[in-house]
Amino acid sequence: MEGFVSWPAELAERYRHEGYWRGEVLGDIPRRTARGHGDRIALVDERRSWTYAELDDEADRMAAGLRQLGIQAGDRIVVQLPNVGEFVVLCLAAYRAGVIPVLALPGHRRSEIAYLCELSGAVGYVIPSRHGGFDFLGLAREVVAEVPRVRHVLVLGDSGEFTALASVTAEPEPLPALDPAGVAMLLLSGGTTGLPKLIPRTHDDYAYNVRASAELCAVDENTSYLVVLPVSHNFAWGCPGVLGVLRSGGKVVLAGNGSPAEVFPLVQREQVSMVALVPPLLALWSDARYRFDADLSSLRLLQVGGSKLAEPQAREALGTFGCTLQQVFGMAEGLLNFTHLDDPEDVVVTTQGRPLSPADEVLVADQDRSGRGELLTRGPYTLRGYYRAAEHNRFAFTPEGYYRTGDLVRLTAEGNLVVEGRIKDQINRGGEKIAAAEIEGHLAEHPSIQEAAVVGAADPVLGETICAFVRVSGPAPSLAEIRRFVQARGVAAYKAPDSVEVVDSWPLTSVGKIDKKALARSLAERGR
Ligand code: J2J
Repeated sequence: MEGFVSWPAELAERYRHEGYWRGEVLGDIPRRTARGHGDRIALVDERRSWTYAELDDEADRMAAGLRQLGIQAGDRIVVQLPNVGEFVVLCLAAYRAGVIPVLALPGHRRSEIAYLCELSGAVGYVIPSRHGGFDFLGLAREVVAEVPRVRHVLVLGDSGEFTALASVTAEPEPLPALDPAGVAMLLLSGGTTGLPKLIPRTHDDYAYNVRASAELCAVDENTSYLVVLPVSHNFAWGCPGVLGVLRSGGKVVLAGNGSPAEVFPLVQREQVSMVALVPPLLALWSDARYRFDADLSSLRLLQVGGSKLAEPQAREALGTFGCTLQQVFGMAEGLLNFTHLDDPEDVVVTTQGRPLSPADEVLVADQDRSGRGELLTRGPYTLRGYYRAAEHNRFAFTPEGYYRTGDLVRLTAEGNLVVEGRIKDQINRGGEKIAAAEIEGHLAEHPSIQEAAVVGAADPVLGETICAFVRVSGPAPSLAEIRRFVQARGVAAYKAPDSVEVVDSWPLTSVGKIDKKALARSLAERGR
């Protein structure tokens, strides 16, 4: 596949020889249970449930349906579905047909989706008709007009002039032979430059990612796994996530959102044993724990990751839920770090865990006196290059193939990682990643903004929010106006600035760039 950077042959050979890569393909994940225990429940969403046999059969039929539409092995489709069972059916179908899903988030809008379609060369785009009060058919019309190569819009629900996803079904047929070393899907990176990057994940590497995380988390056929984060996010999809549970014969419960009022009763009804949360959601759950009388005693494992979990919050959660807490420091690019189920409490509340694989190579580069430095990594499930991004790859990877994570970490004596900050120009808003440069680019288009610099402002709930510093010519736009402006440019709402600061001049670094650290400090000094 053009634009895909594979592992060097000797390393690939080693990963196979040492049993990390086993030639498994992702579409086969639920097959074992489908054949042995087909009537077990695989999937439950707000509207229906699927047994393993049904899930397996529907995925085969949809794989045949995709092929009948002319969507072939190697073709890309951008998938933008919320937490519904059809997302799982579709991804399994695509994997089986060799069609490569590009996993977008429901919040993305025209600017992000058109770009993803363009960059991936997608021939298809899959949406709900409406979700969260938003009309995706309207969005699809704009996207198709902008990127004519997108020939198929597949719609869950009323399809308008497009194709109903429910009609993409045909008699199962022999599936194409797939190369397990080939790209299975493209995940989105948080992005540090103006435009997000695509992360190629192969069958071999992701199957290992899923298997090893499921083993570490002791997932088995009794696991009832609740999805409250977007299912298309790497954490919820494969760490061990939906795929890890489906390979083990457990049950996946998809929830529309994570709010306690909706989800606590679901935990009780579905006897949920495991869930992945971001720190702000954990805070919400902890606060609400005693305000609802739902029985949450089925919970065994709370995974928390995506942004830094503060120690007091971790301790509080341990007391409140009385089940195992696990910190997860992961990235869609690959490397996953977990605290282990039997780690001492101090390790669980003060560190972000250790690398999943014995074959993960991690370096802490350019350490300061306290041992803090940039985390570099390579291994059997960490990318060797972003998709179609040759230029960016030259500095995102070292000559030896290590991925520069942009995260500042230190290693504890027992080998756990502690995230201390980051050097990448990104804001982590409660686990959602925003590339500062992307928003700066949009703000600079505003008629009365001359230049903008976007930095993270400390926030007690989200960890960080988005603060836009702007230098203006003419009347200063209000926050509301700036938020409207950014969203009118087709940008996801979660990327709109949360606050604005108007400045007359910039603090500059020694090389004459805007000194963002100084801007962030000026916020901190004012207690913001
Ligand atoms: C601090 N920062 C963290 C943590 C991620 C599991 C969990 C998370 C992600 C994810 C994921 C952090 N403490 N515990 O894919 O499978 C920040 C780091 C990292 C970036 C990756 C998974 N956990 N981070 O968050 O691709 O800065 O993946 O490099 O969205 O999130 O973001 P993303």
